Amino acid sequence: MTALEYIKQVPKAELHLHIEGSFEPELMFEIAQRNKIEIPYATIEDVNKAYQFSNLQDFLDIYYAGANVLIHEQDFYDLTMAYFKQCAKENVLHAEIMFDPQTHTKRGVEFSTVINGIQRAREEAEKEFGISSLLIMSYLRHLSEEDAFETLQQSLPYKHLIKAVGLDSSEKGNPPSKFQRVFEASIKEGYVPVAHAGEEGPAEYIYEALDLLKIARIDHGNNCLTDPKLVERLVQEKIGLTVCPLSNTALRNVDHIDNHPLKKMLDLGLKVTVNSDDPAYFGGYLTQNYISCIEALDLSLQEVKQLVRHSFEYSFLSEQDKEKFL
Ligand code: ES4
Ligand code: ZN
Repeated sequence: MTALEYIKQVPKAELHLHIEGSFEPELMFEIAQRNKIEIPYATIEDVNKAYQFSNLQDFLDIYYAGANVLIHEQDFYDLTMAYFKQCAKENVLHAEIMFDPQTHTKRGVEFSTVINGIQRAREEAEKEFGISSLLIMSYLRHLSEEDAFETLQQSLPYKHLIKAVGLDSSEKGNPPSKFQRVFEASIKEGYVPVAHAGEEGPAEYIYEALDLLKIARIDHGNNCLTDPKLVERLVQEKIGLTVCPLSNTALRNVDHIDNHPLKKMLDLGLKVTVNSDDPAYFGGYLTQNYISCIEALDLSLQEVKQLVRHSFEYSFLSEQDKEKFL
């Protein structure tokens, strides 16, 4: 079997997916219309033109604008269900889904509206497609620590539905240290900590995420490659890295997919996984991320099998649930 044949059918897991980043233009148009909200695009062509990014901030501005049309519980359900339908097509059997409550509560949408819509889709996906999922509540790092604490408070009635907390949005100038106390409090509440680190920011931010936020997994982490000592530590401590190849090229953190460091990271012994990040914006869901890497980096079947194995091994499933997939 070739690596390409293998990846298209094998059961796999996705560990780094922003649900707001799976918002396809067609659904955005539909929800904008029924909620009577203006969006800055008249046609799909306008959308494609707008989705040419030169860095993370460029993308984030458009991503938050898109999320503006999400108002009702049904909107969050539709958004999440669309992602699960794609998972079912690709045989993605486990997904760890990030959501950004502040993107919505800042606009006056209740925390309960967001999570109830997502939760209803999770239950249906489990029942209809046999897809398991976990939720990661992400704090927006361009906002204040106080804001993150408020979000933590709002989440507590739904603690049983949320596995982990994350840290996303504009990395540069918003180091993990800014959120040390809210992560400490989140861990006390039982949440598993993760954080975006070393996507655009320096290796130093990865050290901070490890030492100050006590993270159990790193989102992206590519920039660890500038620091051999850090690479050695991540290998030794078996820290999972959720790498997002098409995100890295779309946001110009990697100039061309042919130069993506995924294979190099694997060769160094890093516990890398492949993920889509914001697939509606970056040109491909999970399988396409694998396919692009297989083609550009000439990954072997063995290497792809290892990446898939990592996707379950470094998930937050219980050891017992992991066994079902490995
Ligand atoms: C994100 Cl690619 C990326 N980086 C940081 N924060 C994000 N939120 C959504 N996508
Ligand atoms: Zn991300």
